[in-house]
Amino acid sequence: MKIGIVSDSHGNTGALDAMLAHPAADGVSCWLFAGDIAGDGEYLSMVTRQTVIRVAGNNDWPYSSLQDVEIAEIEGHRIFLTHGHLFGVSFSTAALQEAARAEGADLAVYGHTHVADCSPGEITVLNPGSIARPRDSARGSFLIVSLMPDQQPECRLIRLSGAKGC
Ligand SMILES: [Mn+2]
Repeated sequence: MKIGIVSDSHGNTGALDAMLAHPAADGVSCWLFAGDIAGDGEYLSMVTRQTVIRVAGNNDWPYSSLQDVEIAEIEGHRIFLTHGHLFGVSFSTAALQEAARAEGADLAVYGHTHVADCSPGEITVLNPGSIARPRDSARGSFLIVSLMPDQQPECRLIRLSGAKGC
């Protein structure tokens, strides 16, 4: 099953539209939105037919009713989804991986840093970067992940064409 992961759109719903229009997004069964900002996750859930699993970001507190952590079960994988600021991800993903392990997850998905991260391992750690305000490129990014039972996820980082959003 193919899932899409996006984060840190910071109000730029046009970047989300560009993501959905990207050929790589064809056939996505489910989206994960890793926070910042909650209204964009809501927008995404309205403009797609697919389920959008969402968490709150640091810029969403205390106005959002979204949780800080969601656990998703997809194709035999258990995914720990969080924005990341509560786990110190700007310094290290060690605490994030520990929290994911404690939940029995094999994937940990975060955002917040605006820097893409695809690190396979006992806990596969994934960050789609920022779709609108990337810090690792001039172009916003999202992740396409293929999940198959009993196999390591296959991850593909997709960058939007054109100038970065604002
Ligand atoms: Mn953030």
